Amino acid sequence: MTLFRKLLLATGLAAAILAPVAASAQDVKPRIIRFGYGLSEASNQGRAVKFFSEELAKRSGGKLKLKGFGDASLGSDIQMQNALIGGAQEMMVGSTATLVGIVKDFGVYDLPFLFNDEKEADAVLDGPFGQKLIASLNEKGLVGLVYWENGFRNLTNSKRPVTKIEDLNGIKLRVMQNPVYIDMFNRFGANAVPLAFSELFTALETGTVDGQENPVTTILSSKFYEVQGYMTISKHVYSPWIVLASKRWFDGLSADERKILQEAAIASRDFERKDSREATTQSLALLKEKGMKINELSTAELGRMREMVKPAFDKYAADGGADLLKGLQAEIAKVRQP
Ligand code: TK8
Repeated sequence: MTLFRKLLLATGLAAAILAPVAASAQDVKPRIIRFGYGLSEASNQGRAVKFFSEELAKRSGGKLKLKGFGDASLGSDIQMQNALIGGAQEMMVGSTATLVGIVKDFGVYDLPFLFNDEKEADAVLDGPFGQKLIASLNEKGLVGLVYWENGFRNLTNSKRPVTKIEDLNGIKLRVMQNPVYIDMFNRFGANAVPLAFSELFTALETGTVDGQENPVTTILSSKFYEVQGYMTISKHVYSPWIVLASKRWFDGLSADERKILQEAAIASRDFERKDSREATTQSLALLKEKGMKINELSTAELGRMREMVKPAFDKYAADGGADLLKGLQAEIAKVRQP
């Protein structure tokens, strides 16, 4: 071996060894990333934003500074999506359900009782189906990085326990701004009122609406127990969150910066899902402590609900969603335990 070759090998080796710590040798510029979210800093969402920020700092030698803005202080989900598209804000996390005004196909996740458990959701969201939907955001000016878990949604209200579907009759129930939700809860006999999450607590407090539906983690962290006496464990929909970046902004990043962002996002996803799942059990106990009257729905009643919303699936399919729905159901079938 020539001396030259030996030297080359040695420097190559040195570079490989140094690579993980040599963030400064990468093409990474100091950047401030404004990251908006709807829940409080103390929520599972807030904790995951903090984790994401720390990961980015670690992986970029402190150059990529992610600043979290909680409590919808940069706007509601829909306002933030538009700010990302326009390039006025860099990043956010929010419900996939609020994306339907931009990519209608995201509504497919909102059909009730699709996923049986979190494992099915993870496999489908992180697999080809979920990733294809994420890719469809690009032509709309958004980049989807990863799905986080919002969780299985449950009903709360201030009027009465809901043990059978008829108990929902006449209840003014806030839903996300999404036609599948409006359709579903009207079929259940409630009066569905679409409203941004950022306006929800006040709407519940003032009695503009009687109830709402969200995962137990959110019901706790947003203090809905202060204005809602009853909770029904219905788990009617598994709700994903999605971490989004402005495409305008993302396109201006170097390849190294994008890679760091993607990898930190995946780390944040794994952290967030684990944390949210642990928090779910704790939240339930805390909500009981806070005095909420909590009941489950019987299998028979859940069966009635499934029957009742069958036409919602037909409607969704007839509105152009047939292939998408079939595709999703096929992906779920692949991972479903017999
Ligand atoms: C927070 C929302 C929330 C969602 C909702 O911005 O609107 O009910 O469940 O998590 O995205």
